[in-house]
Order: sequence, then C-alpha cells, then structure tokens
Amino acid sequence: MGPRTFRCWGAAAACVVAVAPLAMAATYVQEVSADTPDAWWRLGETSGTTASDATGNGENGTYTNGPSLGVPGAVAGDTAAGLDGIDDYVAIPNFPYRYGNTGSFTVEAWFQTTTGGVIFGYQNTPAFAIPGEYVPALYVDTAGLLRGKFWNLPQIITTAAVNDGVWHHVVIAVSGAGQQTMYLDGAVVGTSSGTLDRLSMTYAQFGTGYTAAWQGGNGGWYSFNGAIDEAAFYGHALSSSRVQAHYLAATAGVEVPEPRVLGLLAIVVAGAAAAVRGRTPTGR
Ligand SMILES: [Ca+2]
Ligand SMILES: [Ca+2]
Repeated sequence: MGPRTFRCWGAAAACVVAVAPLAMAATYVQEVSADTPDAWWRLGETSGTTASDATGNGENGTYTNGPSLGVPGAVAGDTAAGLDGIDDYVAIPNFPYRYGNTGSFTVEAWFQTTTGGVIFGYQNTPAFAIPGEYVPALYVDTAGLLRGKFWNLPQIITTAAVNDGVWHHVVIAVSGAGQQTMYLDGAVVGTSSGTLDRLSMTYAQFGTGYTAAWQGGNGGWYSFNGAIDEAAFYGHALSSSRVQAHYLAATAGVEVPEPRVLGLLAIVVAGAAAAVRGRTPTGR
C-alpha cells in the first residue's frame, strides 16, 4: 500500500475507519487476481444458494444443505461459509477433472476448525452417494493433521496439527509432469511425485469428501466442521513466491498496521483536531 492522500473534514475517528480496512482488503484481491484464477469462490454471500465465481468465468458453485453464510472470514472485508460437519458443502463445477492427466493446476483455500473434515474432495458421484472412485484431496484428519493428495501422487502430511481454531491458508500446486507441492500458511509442507490420474471423477466440492480406506478419515463421508473461505482453482501451478504473496496479503489485514501507516494516521488525527479547533478544514 503506497502513500494515500485524503482530506479530513470531520471527526478524526471517521478518517481512520474509512482508510485502513478498505486498502488492506484490496491487497488480497489484487494478489489473487494477478494470478488469473480459473474460478474463485470468495464465499462472501450472506443469503441464497449461489456461491459466485468472482473471476467472471461463470463457474458458480452451490451452497448445499444449509451452510451458515456471512460468518467472519480469513480476509478483511469479506465473509466466509460456516460448515456444520454433518452435511453442508459447496458443490463446484468439475475441477480438477477438466485439467486432465497432464495439465498443471492449483487449488487454494482458507480453513478454520477445532475438529476436522474434508476441505476439498472429488469423486465419480455427487456427494453423499457411494462413489467407486473418490479422493479426499485435502482434509484435516481425525488427529488434526492436514493431508493433501491428488490421485495418484503420494499423500503429503503435516507434522503439526492444524485444528487450532485459527485461519490457515492451504495450497496444492500440481505440475503436469506429475509433481505436487503442498503449502501451509505460505510455507512448503512437502513435495511428492507420481502419475496423475483423474479417472472418471467429474464431481467436486468443498466441505466434504469420501474417506473409506483413507488414513485419518472417518470411514465414510467426512464433512468439514468449521469455516472455509476464498477457494480458488488456477490452470497453472502457483510458484512458492506467489503462494507466499497471497498468504501475506491476507494476514496483513488482521495485524497491526505498519509504523509508516500509523504515522500517517497520527498526522491525520492531529490535523483533524486542529481543524475542529480552528473551524477550518485541513488535509494532507
Ligand atoms: Ca470470503
Ligand atoms: Ca446442514
């Protein structure tokens, strides 16, 4: 965020509220937009069943079985979807099936939970049927560890639990050469290589996935209990520096502003106070 020029005609508090949150929220939007996602579900709706695709590509999702909309989100200025851990999910068009067995792609999401569940899953039936082919691609297992895998590359698992109730950023970037890298909060968790195979898995959703015979699952549909936010797919593998940029842009919005920004606000407050005393407007 560069220096900003604005005028302050009234009470100082109004100036502070108007400037800080808007500028920080825009930063995350700018970072994601710079990487041209194929679909981006901000999950910021407060009513209805449509999870709009923010890219303009028309890849809208569907809130299914009553997620709680409008809950606090991972990024300042936009809300998230709360999921009940029973049957709530967000159905999306057929990602990652469309990328085939040699395409590069990336899935991204933010999640918050004190228990666990599947963040993103895909399979050959709609959710809650009994699929013959299924992959809980991204889930917080019953021990609280984060697991990530696109079929059929070796699963990547965190060493520390992530079900601590705070927002986490997760990304899996897949290269067409059969390599996947999982990132947690902007840092690499691990990389694994193998052969990518989409099989016939044309259904996908955020918030639940089938886990029969998968380690750390519940043996069936393992629904996510918590909140999911800012889900996106990209038609290329995000680099580590871009993943980190996304993470940092979002977390900057919930931390104390930089000293430079505080200094600017202090000048505004002083100027506004002077204006009130002198009955004349002032600006910087
Ligand atoms: Ca959001
Ligand atoms: Ca429900």
